[in-house]
Amino acid sequence: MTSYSHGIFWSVCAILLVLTCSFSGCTSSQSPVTTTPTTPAPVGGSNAIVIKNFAFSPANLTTRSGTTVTWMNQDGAVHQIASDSGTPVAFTSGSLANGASYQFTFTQPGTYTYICTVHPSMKGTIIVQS
Ligand SMILES: [Cu+2]
Repeated sequence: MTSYSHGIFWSVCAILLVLTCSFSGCTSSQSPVTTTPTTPAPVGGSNAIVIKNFAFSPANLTTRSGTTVTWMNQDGAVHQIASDSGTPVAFTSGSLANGASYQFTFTQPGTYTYICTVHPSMKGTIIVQS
């Protein structure tokens, strides 16, 4: 078969395919509607930790993977959250003034200990379950 007749062959095939398609109705509205969501539902919810009186409340939080944790500074002092070395994923907030908040989404199970870098005696732990 020459390359010329080869090209004709595939052109005819393409035309037949289009004709078959239009006769069988696959371009009509009868095709099923895909309902699969593009993004899965979040596994966890959200949890809030309040920073008040130079302490994290709650200091120990157990949550599930996929959960977003929000820290809210209700102290007049500036605080800054930083994970200890050795946590599954590191996280660090910026300086949190009064009324500021910081969010981090935990997607890796494990134990996360963290401190306030301004006041290292402030400690907290988040346990993320799979
Ligand atoms: Cu602090």
